[in-house]
Amino acid sequence: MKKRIFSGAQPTGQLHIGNYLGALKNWVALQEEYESFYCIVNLHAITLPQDPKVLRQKTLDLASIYLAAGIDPEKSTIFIQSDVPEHAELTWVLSCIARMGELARMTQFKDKSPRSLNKRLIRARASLDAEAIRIAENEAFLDFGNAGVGLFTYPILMAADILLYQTDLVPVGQDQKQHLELTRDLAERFNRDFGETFVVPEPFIPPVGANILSLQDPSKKMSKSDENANGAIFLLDDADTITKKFKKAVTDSGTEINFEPDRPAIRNLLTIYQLLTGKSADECVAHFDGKGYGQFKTELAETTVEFLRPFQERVKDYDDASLKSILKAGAEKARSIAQNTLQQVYEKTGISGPAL
Ligand code: ATP
Ligand code: LTN
Repeated sequence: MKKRIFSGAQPTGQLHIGNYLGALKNWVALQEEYESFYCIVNLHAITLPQDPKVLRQKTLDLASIYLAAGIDPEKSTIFIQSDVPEHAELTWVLSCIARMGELARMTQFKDKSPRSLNKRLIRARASLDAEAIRIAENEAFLDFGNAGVGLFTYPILMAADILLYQTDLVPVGQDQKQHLELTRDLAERFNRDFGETFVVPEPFIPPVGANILSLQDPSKKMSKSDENANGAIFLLDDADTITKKFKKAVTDSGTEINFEPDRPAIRNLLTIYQLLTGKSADECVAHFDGKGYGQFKTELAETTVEFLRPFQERVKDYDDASLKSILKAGAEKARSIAQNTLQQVYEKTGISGPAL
């Protein structure tokens, strides 16, 4: 029997090349070897305020992005999280064995805590970018006491996503590693307390590309919700925008183009080049030997534009009706597996069983 994969992305903001290189690219490669489930995690999306109309549209858009990136619905199961209500049900059971302390240690939650949000707001206001200010204000509003409880418990929903499918492998970027550790802890705890029920999943974090950095601030990861849109190359950016963003990308002092860890900006740009061209690290360094930053950035922009072109053409191919039919079939397949796992959980915990 094939081993199983589960992964997902949130239908918020716009997907960027960090999401692609850190996650989606590997989903596509791994679907050949594994039985794969790729989910659009709309229940995760509402941990921060969303416009309902926009959320609905982005949910469908993300399905077309999965397909255009190369996920083949004949090989993989693509579905919307909320179409399988077992995700929310298992979340409740797991939340009864999760501990406050372990959730409080999650750095992603801490990242969204008041102090860093307020810092972000100050930076956004200084940038005078209206959209950035709107996002930062929205988020700053959620100070610790006022933060939605969902933002705190969100990793439990992620654990439920994964454990429902008896998943062996979870391909994600570096930022999700800690959530995977929590998932493993919850699975082991449940198995210990109630008997063998869940497969304990392994993370798959690629050796290169798991943490693509912001083009504007290489001390941070590239992010959909970055207040500075110049920090990220979005998968749907046009050629002009891509070229401008790379031109504006910050660099390190010096002139060499190499992978030295103390030169994070250049290393990041070169990593993007490496992954998009499929060249080895040595080939990349040799290729740019003696060339300047200007030429490097121009070539990187051209490479990115060419790489994204076929993807951007394919995205337009899918109409709503065919997307919905793929998602419906995906949900049915996913649900049959999820129901089975939840049934076992309910029996083991005494929620259902012979006397009931
Ligand atoms: P963002 O922080 O950009 O909003 P996210 O992690 O909230 O991103 P998702 O769309 O749910 O957004 O993430 C999908 C996948 O992309 C996850 O596996 C995540 O680890 C990965 N990922 C996100 N940002 C990066 C990055 N900068 N480099 C590599 N992988 C990334
Ligand atoms: N938490 C992830 C998205 C996510 C996920 C998952 C990833 C939700 N459920 C299950 C892998 C497996 C994020 O915010 N990027």
